[in-house]
Amino acid sequence: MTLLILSLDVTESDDAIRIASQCAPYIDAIKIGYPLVLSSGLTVARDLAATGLPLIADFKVADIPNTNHLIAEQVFSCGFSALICHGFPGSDSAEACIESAHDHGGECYLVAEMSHPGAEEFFHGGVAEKIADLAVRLGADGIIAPATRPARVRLLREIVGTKKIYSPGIGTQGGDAAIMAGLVDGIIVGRQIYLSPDPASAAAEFNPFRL
Ligand code: NUP
Repeated sequence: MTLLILSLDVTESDDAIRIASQCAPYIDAIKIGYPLVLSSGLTVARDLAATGLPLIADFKVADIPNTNHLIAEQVFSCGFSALICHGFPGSDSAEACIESAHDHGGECYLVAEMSHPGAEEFFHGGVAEKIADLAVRLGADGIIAPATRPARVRLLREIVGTKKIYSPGIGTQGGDAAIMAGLVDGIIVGRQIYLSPDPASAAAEFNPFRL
């Protein structure tokens, strides 16, 4: 089963709630991050919970363990079911997020490799592979890996085995849902859905890939 995760990067809570409820029948989870939370507050999660869908907090948390713990506690107290963190600050920092997620019955994903072109500057040369390995060793629930580079995702799959891979970069960034659906556990789609004049239809177009 490949989940369709809507990345809701709008900056008005009314738009977020409207788009989320229109798309709800066609999506499996909603991911929000700084654009919506900085404009509307973390409690927007409580409004989005009305959709009944799992909520993923994409804060790419990357601080010392204590600060990571404090951030993760806020996230899970607000009803999120998963948190996305960076792995490069090291195992102790990542572990703080993973522990907090699991204490709350939630999930934690480490960003192994990002999807934009500049990600090659630092994530290539072994870093992504190390972070994927860290995700396995620390018992994270999965990794984030780029839909813009399916060959890299295949390689990272060999490291993480059956752990989940969620993959952003579909559509606007150039990634192909048809290719990625067979490789990953969830595809993350933002602008191609929420900028569409008809977000529900745009989301429904991904239905064939929700295997
Ligand atoms: O490597 C990453 N690439 C990426 O695009 C890691 C991410 N978390 N994202 C996020 O996925 C990005 O911040 C945005 O929220 C979403 C992709 O949106 P779009 O390109 O489909 O509009």
